[in-house]
Amino acid sequence: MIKEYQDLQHLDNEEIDPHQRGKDSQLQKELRALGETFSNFTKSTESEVQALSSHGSTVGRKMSNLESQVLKQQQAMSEDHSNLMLHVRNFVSDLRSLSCQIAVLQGNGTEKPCCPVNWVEREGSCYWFSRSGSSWHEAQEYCKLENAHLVVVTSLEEQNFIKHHTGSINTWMGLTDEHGPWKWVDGTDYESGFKKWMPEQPDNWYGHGLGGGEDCAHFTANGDWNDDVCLRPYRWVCEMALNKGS
Ligand code: MBG
Ligand code: CA
Repeated sequence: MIKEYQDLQHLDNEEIDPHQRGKDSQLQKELRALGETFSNFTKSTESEVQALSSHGSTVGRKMSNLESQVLKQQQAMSEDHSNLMLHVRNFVSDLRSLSCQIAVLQGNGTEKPCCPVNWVEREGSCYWFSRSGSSWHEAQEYCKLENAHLVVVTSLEEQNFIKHHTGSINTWMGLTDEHGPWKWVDGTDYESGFKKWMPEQPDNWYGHGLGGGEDCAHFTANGDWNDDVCLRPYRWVCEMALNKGS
């Protein structure tokens, strides 16, 4: 286009008849107008492209904003969902326990097919974990009133289960040697049974100065056993058998 225009300019200087000259200048005018129109068009196109691109980046910003909002909401919803599922599961287990309790109350009451409310069921036993402290004897009396006894530990699995529920707090178990040899409260044989004493324990230590030695066994902070003064106010665990007359 530019080259043709120059060629036409060049024609200006040549000997052409006036009629031809008039036609040329008309052509030049039209060309100039075309050029102007084109440049206006280019300018307006440029500004439109600019407007579009700035609009585009605004849209992009909004999109990524929306994206992060959606992500956040998804995360919150998934947290809510797992929370809700936890409640539903607890609710189902409470309901099962309650309907079992009702069945027990309606029947003649010699069978115990489910654990009482607030007791934890495991492997044919129900466990109750105190949240306050008592002497070993008071703790054992408490359990007896619930048709239970202080917990008797017969395996590493049971030991770990108890540790899981008690955490790292001193907790009494149903093991004492106050009448001579070590004895479990339910008559389980001590000598042949499971044991998990701390190193150097039991030591029947007299150094506490409270009078006497140490005759009652408890779970220590790491779960391993120690013999201690029976009067110490430790937490305790009661255990009762399932499916047996009470
Ligand atoms: C403590 C026991 C205590 C006694 C003492 C002996 C650091 O543990 O609790 O019963 O055995 O050790 O030093
Ligand atoms: Ca000890």
